[in-house]
Amino acid sequence: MLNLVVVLAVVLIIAILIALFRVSTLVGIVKGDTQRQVPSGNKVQAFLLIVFMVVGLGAFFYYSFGGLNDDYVQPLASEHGVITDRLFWITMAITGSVFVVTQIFLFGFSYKYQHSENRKAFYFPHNNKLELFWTGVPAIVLALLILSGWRAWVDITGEAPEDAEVIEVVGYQYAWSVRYGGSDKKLGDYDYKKIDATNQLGIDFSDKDAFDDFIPRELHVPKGKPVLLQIRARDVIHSVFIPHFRLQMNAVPGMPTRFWFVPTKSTEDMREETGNPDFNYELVCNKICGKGHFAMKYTIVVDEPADYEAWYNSQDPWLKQNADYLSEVPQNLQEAAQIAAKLDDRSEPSSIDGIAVSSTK
Ligand SMILES: [Cu+2]
Repeated sequence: MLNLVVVLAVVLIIAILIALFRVSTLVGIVKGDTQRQVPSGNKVQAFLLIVFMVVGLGAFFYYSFGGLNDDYVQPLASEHGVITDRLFWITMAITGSVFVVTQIFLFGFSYKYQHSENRKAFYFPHNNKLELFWTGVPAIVLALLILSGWRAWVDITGEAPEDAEVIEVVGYQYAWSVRYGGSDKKLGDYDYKKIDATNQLGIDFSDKDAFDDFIPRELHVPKGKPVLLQIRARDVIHSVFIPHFRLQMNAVPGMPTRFWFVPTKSTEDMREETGNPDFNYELVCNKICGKGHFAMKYTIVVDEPADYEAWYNSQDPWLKQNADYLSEVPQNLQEAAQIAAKLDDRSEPSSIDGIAVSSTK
């Protein structure tokens, strides 16, 4: 409602200004000074251009650096983030200062060369040196920026180290799911034809690597170790966005993508740094993927390596929780599946699971 009132007010003010302008023009015509095409407010308008520039640049800097942008720049918590942050600020410094200088020229010259009875316009149609200068300099600067950005990108998106923790991240309307390789640390195959209401990731149980895979409710990663995310989507394009890690990669149906990184601060470290005892890392979707897009949020926990191992080993294989799917395991692998999925381990009291799970909180 308030928005409507504001829009109406703006429209009315513009209408009034147009009417005033029209009236002043008509008055001018009636008075007979039509031979001069200089609007009466020449000086005022020149002055207003300067006001516009000062207010505009002031607002620009205040919005960008004056505390209104707190949520845009999150504390950094990954190794490669140092590189991307530096690149961002170098680009910002170069393009920002060019922006300011050109605005000063634009509005300053408009003011300086406002209409004057004592001045005739200088005819200046072309200058090769100038053309060369303002085409060449930006071309070189932009090429250097793009080159350094490209080098960083190649670095960041290159092959992950051998010892990286491999985690599968799957986006679908409207949630995320993550899968770990289990005790063999190998992710089993998947097939979209296997997707059903329970097997949401389409895990293919004809592959023995899939037997011990587990799907937890939070994404856990170890601090200080390389982590490789293997990313895919089930329906439309989503985007894995983890602002604290300076990480973003599209999740595309039918085209697996990946991103590897090294987290540098545990969730506990970050709670101390931010002074927020409820702080949690978040994975959010950064592609408008449908009406439930806003709900695609997933909690990430960065553990100390030992805590991570403990959490990892306490997770139950998906197949253990959904033993019906043993029927999809080929006959000759049934026994291996029972062992890998810890399904033969009937003696284990269920309370241990409860303790193990809660101790990782
Ligand atoms: Cu999405």
